Amino acid sequence: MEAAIRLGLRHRGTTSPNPSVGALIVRDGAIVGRGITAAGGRPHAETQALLEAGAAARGATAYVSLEPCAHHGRTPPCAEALASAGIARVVSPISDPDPRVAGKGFATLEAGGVDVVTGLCADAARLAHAGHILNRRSGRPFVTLKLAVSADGFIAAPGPRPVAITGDEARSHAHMLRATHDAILVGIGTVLADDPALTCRLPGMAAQSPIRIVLDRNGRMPVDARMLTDSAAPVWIVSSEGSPVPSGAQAVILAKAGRDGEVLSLLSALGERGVNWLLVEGGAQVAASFLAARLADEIVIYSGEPVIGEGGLLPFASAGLAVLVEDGAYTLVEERQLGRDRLSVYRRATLARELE
Ligand code: AOF
Ligand code: ZN
Repeated sequence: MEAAIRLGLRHRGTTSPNPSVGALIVRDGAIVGRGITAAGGRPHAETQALLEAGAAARGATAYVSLEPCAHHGRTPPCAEALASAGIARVVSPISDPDPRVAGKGFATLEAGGVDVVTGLCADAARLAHAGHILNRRSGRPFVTLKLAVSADGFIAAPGPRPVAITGDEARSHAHMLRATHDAILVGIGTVLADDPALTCRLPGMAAQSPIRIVLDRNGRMPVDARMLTDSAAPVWIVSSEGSPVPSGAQAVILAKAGRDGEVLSLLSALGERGVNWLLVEGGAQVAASFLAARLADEIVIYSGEPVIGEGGLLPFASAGLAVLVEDGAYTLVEERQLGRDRLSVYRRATLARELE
């Protein structure tokens, strides 16, 4: 089950609006078929695993990271395909919150004479499919907030000059984050200061670059911004009615809302457009507004060696990292060395309960 969940994670960030499911077919202790939801969302994982297994599927066990589908979409239901291939047992940890499936996949399997085992590695499966679950249930994507801080806890020095905080390993890790998210979001301030490409530049993974989203309510996006000229991935501008949006970018117009409400209405708009996994890369104002609205699900922090000193910019505008754990809102779930930098991952304390 763990292997099937890990397999599914390989296409995370490329299958939206669909979840990236992993399927393994096991016969007499050997894996005879493997499948991952294909980039773009189809074919589904089970179809591909069954194709590889062929006749060996008869009497075999299928491990599937999410309840097999029961609906006639662009492909026939996976639950029916598994049953008619003669699969004897399906081990699948969690039901699919998509109302077209929700329990009907398991029921179809049982009606077709297949044994169904649920619950194994359920927590890991919920996390692996958190983007899909949150978007189906609450109409918003999973949000990862990424920051790099200096040894003294600042994200930048005062003034316009950028300071390199992290090394190569942290940079590669951050590009992997880009590959595993459907979209990446920055404020217009970050674009004006750094003119970033926001692509995944790991060897061979350029095609996994996320949709680039810029918060620019007042039409300040430069027409010659790098991301508008490289055509590496779509560019969306979160704009207001009547504000100019440069050609090559798609406008996302939000309804007016309060400050906390603004983050939520932004996330709803992105969820509706099929974004299940959103990476937020700054700057400090954007990070602060996601944190204040408690709409950052995971916070990934790279701590580097350089010292910035007095006048440095705090990660959450007026607050430092300590704010994360002050009221128990976040818990540290991973900490390790990445070359000369330190990686710390915090998760929203209420997330696990919400995914159940
Ligand atoms: C599966 N296996 O690999 C995936 C599933 O638009 P469709 O027809 O592709 O259906 C999309 C829904 O199918 C999606 O919302 C989710 O409920 C399920 N995804 N199901 O059996 C898979 N990716
Ligand atoms: Zn399916």
